[in-house]
This record gives sequence, structure tokens and C-alpha cells, in this order.
Amino acid sequence: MKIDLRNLGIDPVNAGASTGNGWLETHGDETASFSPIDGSLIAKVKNATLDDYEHLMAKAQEAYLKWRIVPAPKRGEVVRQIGEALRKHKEELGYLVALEMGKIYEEGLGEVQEMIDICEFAVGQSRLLNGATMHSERQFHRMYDQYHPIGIVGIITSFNFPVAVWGWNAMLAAIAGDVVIWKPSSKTPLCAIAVQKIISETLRNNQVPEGVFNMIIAKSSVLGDNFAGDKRIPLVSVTGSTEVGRRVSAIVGKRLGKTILELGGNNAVIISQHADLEMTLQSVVFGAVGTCGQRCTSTRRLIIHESVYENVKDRLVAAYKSISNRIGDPIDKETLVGPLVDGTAVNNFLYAIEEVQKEGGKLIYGGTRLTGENYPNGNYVLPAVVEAENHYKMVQHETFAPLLYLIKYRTIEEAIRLNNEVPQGLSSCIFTENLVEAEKFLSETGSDCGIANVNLGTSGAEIGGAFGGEKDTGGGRESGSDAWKAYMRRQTNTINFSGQTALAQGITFDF
Ligand code: UN1
Repeated sequence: MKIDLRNLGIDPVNAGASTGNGWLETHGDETASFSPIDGSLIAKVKNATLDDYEHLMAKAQEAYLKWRIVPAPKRGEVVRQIGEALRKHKEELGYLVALEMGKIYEEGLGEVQEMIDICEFAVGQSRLLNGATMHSERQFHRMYDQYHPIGIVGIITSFNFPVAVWGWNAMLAAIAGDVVIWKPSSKTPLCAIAVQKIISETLRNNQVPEGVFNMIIAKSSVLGDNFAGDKRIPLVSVTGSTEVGRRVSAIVGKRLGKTILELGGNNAVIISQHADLEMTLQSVVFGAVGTCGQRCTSTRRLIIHESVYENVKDRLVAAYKSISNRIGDPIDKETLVGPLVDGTAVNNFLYAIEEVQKEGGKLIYGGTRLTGENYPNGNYVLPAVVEAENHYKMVQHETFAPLLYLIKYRTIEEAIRLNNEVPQGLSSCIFTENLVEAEKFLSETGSDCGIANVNLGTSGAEIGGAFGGEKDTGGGRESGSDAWKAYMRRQTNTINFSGQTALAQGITFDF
């Protein structure tokens, strides 16, 4: 399969900033985007400069004044049409995601589907930006709370979900009446450009002001800390490593801005002696090697009951062997595991395997770089399985690659403790048919993660739930449930229609 990227509006050299329908003639140097599949050049981008950013910011500020007074359901209608436009371009955009990021085409399609889903969710939400009404303690007073737009939302996205993460943030921000400035990962700029091109017709048809949906590609040395520090941006949403999140959060926190942080995970699956092992194995393999282990929700640790440990281990290694000939070009329909995003990711994978062995870990499968004509540029690896202990330094660390640790447990309490004894707290699950174990895992003494599942894997969350996690994962929530509230400012209103002054708490203050 080959799709002509001109269908997505990708030219050999592309401007690096857009205010929605319009594109800036960016003035920076050129960056080339190479495919992790074979290292070939896909296209180039002319980076934005600080002047370009200021121009875009002015547009965003102007647009906000107009967009915030468009009725929310009308904003929802625009989002509905954006969803339609994405649906029309699903195959092409899914293909570009695979080409530029390296995930398999099927997962590229899944990612675009997540965007379509969040559009539909946001359309409904646009009629449900509800506050509560409260009973006042004072006679003939009324109290309620309401949600207003917050202003400009900065969205910093990561390479691994180069389009969907923008969708979760931008669609909720848009129905909330906010305007967005999207700074995509420098590893996947073309995906961002394609998304902007896809939505531009909808924006034009609906006379959406220029500056509601902004996108800017700039080097971090040009737009990095200063972006986080920009007081004109009340909310910054960051998806990335814990290290990046910590840095951005400190800068935004210093100016008392708001953040939504969606950072690293170190996700475990507890496999109980009461699990349906067939089903467990299928979920575990997808969770660990899917997206070549580059989801923040990827399964990194298996916490296995000692009585089924050897059985699970054998079946797992057999499963890994059986997919070893399905590693390769992610565009090929037969492929299950594509390349890692770049050479640095491969080196991090190899380093972690070396280090964990020094700590006492036992490599029982994979862990090597694949070479040969099917693996053109050195980004392909054989997913690894390592027997380890939870407290090892490498096990505590998130390696963004298909590296799975096996850990043994005896009691459910021990399993839960191991699940929680890592710095991160994103996703977790237990496979068990035993109700008591499942409930323990979900209770206040259970998993400390933002996501806790029973009998399904750590990755592949639906958009309808709030997505995010605790501890080093950053505490933010995106996507479904009531995550929309983060994109709005909340106001409590009390109205006195008594014709008299009445102080709360019964205080008298006569003069
Ligand atoms: C991420 O890896 O940053 O739950 C997000 C999942 C996807 C999102 C992953 N829906 O795996």
C-alpha cells in the first residue's frame, strides 16, 4: 500500500505554522522528517521563529474574543464536522501516522478512530457544560456554579500518539470556547500538518475565526521553556516523559498557570492463579509489544502468581517466538510490530537490557537489534522478556520500548503492593475470575493508578473515560468523563433577590 501524501496536503517542503485555515510563511530553518521504517525522507518543514509565534499568538488572542461568545452547541457543530472530515481521511492519516511514527497501519487507523470518537463525545458535551445549583443558607438567595472558557490552551504532544492526543485536548478545548496552540513533537511534524490541512475546509465553511486552531512547529531552543512560561497561556497540556513534564510543570507552576500532565507509565498486569490464561496471554502480548512498546500505557511488568508462573512464562515465550516473524514494515498488513521511532530509542532499549542483567535480571527472550534486508535502518528490535525483581533500578524506570519484566508473587496483597511500588501510576490491571481479588485490586487499598482494569490489558483505553494517572504520571486527566472541566474556569455565583443585605454565617454588621 502506498498513499500519495499530496492527498493530505503534504508538500516536499511545508510551512511550520498555521492559524487554522491560513498558513504562515515561516522564517526558520528546515527540518527533515525521516521515516523510522527505512530512514527515507518523507518531507521537510520550515520551522517557525519567535516572530512567527508572536504573530500566531496575536491571532489566537483575537480569535478567543470571538470564539468564546459562539454558543457552545454551535462550537460543537464545528467539532462534529471536524469528526466527519477525519472520518473521510481516516485511511490516509492512519497511513501517515504509520509512516512517520512507525506504528502498524492498523494501530494508525485506531489512533484516527480515537480522534473521531472524541469529536463525537465533544459534540454531546457541548450541550452539557453544566454546573450545579446549590441552596443558599440565606433567604431569597440563589447560588449556582458555571463554567466559562479559560482562554488559550497550549497543547504539547508526543511522537507516540502524534494525532489523537491533540484530538482529546483540542476538541474539548474547542467546545469549551478556548482556542489552542498545538506544538507537536519534532519527531512527527507532518502528522500535525496533515491534521491542520484536514480540518481547514471545515473551519473555512463555518467561518471559524483564524486563530482558534493554531499549530506551530519550532525547535525547542526557539519555543520551549518560553512557551511554558508564556502568561498568555492559562492552561498547558503536556503529554510526554516525566522529565519533560516536571520541567514544564515547574515553569507553569511558577506563574501559577494550570497544567494537564500526562506523563510516564510503568504499567503492570497481575496474573492470578484464578486467571483465564488464554485470554490473559492475548492481552498481555498486545499490551507489551503493540506500538513496539511505545504507549504510555504499554505493559511493562507482569506480576504473576507463583503457581502459574512457569506456565505463563513458557506460553509467553512461545507467543513471542510466534510473532518474531511478524516484525517489520508497519505498512505491511501482516506486520504486528513495527520499528522503534529512532536510534536513540533502540539504544535505550539495549541499554536497559544490559543494565537490568547487571542487577540480576535474566533475559529469557529477545533483546536484540534486528539486522538484514527486512530491517533497513537499524530501528527494529526483537521484543524482550526479562525475569526480574520489582525493586531493580531498571524495573522502576520507564523504558519506552518492548521490554517486559516478569515478577513472581505469593499473595494478592503482595501483588498489589508490587503493582504500586513504582514511581509512576498510570495504568494497571488484574486478570482473575475471583471476585474478591478483583474487588481488592479496585478498592482504596488496591491499585494506586489512574486506570485499573479487570480482565483487560493496560493499554487501549476508550476515550469515554478520563485518561491519566497519579504520582510521576502527573495527575492530569484528558478525554472523557468530566475531564472537560479542566479546560474551563469555574465561577460560583450568588444572587440576592431579598431586597435586603444578609451576611453569610448569620453575621450582623449594623452601622
Ligand atoms: C499514550 O500512549 O500517550 O490507552 C496514550 C491507550 C490509548 C492512549 C495512549 N488510548 O493505550
